[in-house]
Amino acid sequence: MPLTVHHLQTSQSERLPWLCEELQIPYTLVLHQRAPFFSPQSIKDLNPLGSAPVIQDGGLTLAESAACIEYISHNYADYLYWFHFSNGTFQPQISTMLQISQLDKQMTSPGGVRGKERLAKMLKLLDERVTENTWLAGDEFTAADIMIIFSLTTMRTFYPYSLEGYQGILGYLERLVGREGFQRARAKADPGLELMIGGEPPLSYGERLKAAGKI
Ligand SMILES: N[C@@H](CCC(=O)N[C@@H](CS)C(=O)NCC(=O)O)C(=O)O
Repeated sequence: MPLTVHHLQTSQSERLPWLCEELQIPYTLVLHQRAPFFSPQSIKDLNPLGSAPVIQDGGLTLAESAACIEYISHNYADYLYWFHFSNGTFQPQISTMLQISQLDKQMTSPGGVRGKERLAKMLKLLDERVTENTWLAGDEFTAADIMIIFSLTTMRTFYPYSLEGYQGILGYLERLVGREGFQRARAKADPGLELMIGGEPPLSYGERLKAAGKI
């Protein structure tokens, strides 16, 4: 059964149909009229405080527009998956490889070999995703894109891995750093830092320190 959105017309519950349209999720919209200023009984039957919006999903009835927006966003599977993949799987994988490489520089130990295979698998998945979609969650830029960029760029100075052959990812990185918001943030936060969006592994952090005469 699809999500039901109860909208009190001329009210802040207008946020909910817009969110559903933007996310292109199926939903049933139920319109309620003010009677004449406050909510009609049909809303009060759903929410004792009588405020709108109210959403229903299966057995759940939920009020408070921010709670409704959070609930819907969290059930938007593509966004949720890629947001969590970025920091729950991809970044830990590279961090683990960084640790392994401290002991096994050539990454030829069983852990190193397995790590390289897993990273390649993840990069392939990601490459396919951003070849088929402009942004990680689909057509719209989301926090999932903000979450992943560190692991694909700056993290590579700590564990310098290659992105050669991953044309989808390289194009995606160009799109990311082309965003005005990214450029403003970078100019304020890390103005001297290389973008690290090329296929070749960037200089390691140690090499950067040496080049700068700091070690
Ligand atoms: N914090 C609540 C406020 C909701 C709210 O006050 N909605 C107003 C419409 S703008 C409402 O339902 N008014 C009718 C009433 O309280 O009877 C939310 O974000 O959902």
